[in-house]
Amino acid sequence: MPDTMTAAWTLDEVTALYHAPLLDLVFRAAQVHRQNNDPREVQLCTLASIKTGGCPEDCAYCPQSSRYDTFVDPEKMMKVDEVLADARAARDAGSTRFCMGAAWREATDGRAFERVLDMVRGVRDLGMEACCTLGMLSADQARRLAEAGLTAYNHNLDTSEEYYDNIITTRTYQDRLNTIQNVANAGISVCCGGILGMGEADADRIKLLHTLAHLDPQPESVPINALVPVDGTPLSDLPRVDPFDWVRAIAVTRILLPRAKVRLSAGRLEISPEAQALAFLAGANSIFTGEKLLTTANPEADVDHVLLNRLGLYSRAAGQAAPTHHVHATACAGTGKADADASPSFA
Ligand code: SAM
Ligand code: DTB
Ligand code: SF4
Repeated sequence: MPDTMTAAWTLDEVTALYHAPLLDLVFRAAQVHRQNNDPREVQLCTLASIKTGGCPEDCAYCPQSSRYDTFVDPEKMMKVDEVLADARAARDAGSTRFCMGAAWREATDGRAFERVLDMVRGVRDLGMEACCTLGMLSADQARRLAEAGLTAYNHNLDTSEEYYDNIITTRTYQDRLNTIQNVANAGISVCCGGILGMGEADADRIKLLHTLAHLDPQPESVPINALVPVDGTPLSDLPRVDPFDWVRAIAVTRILLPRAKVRLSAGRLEISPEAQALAFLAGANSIFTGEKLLTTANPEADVDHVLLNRLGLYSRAAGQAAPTHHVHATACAGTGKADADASPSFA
């Protein structure tokens, strides 16, 4: 088994990991999590849909594609002041990251992009991390976002390269990798993950996670979305992902990307508190809070606060220093970690 920080995982190794008995896998993921992160801390993030609907792309899961007749009506782009009011409210409700999403194929230069830059500057001035997800991004646009202070850029691979053409035909896997490279080259943190439950096989989930683990640099955060099947989209009739399969993918993600924020994203509203508890044990350490994701429903913030409290988890306020923890620099057998001193474990 490779050292989780330094050596490459082969596809066979990831496959074996993925198919391990579930509780063995969760146990091991919990060990890796505790060696690399404070297992009680969960980052709260809030999404804003700064440009909703009317997207020309054909992503089969997406209610915002103009190709499908869904509940989403296209809206004009939000104004900077409106977005910053939402960001302030999110900060006051405990979020430290504000993620602005636009239903665009790609960011285009001009007034809309200038407005995004103002939003990024404004969110940073509130003391929050700023994230954007605007579709494809050129190297120059990434540079300008970095100059504005952008913390992270979300651009998902969504699934394996092999399964990708079943889901999206209007841009390629390589297009996505190019955007991710532009983001990383600009010095912006990469937020990159995928969706479970689009009809893909286990092998596709394994390949997606293998690919994410081999991005260089590894993503700083990995959103794990469970498909929200939306009427009118081609995937509307698919069943919800099995919660234990969801936990399995989260555990593998934690083991392959020991320091990443593993973010519970779309689909959480339908997942029981007990399954979410298992996901936190397996290394999930971030959630989107607030009653809406981009267009679909999400657990209310107070419901999430109750859940975190009941589990003994906490979130850190924007700008707040990390609490002091009792740190054990002890090696943990079976996690594949070689240098325990370099990565403290929390108790
Ligand atoms: N248009 C930009 C793009 O595609 O990169 C940004 C917004 S897009 C809505 C962000 C991500 O939301 C997608 O990559 C996908 O992973 C996720 N997503 C969209 N609809 C979803 C759904 N119905 N269920 C789960 N995840 C979804
Ligand atoms: C991500 O991977 N999931 C979030 C965020 N990144 C932008 C978006 C989920 C969207 C779910 C469908 C919707 O609400 O429109
Ligand atoms: Fe457009 Fe993004 Fe939805 Fe695809 S996922 S249709 S690019 S908004």
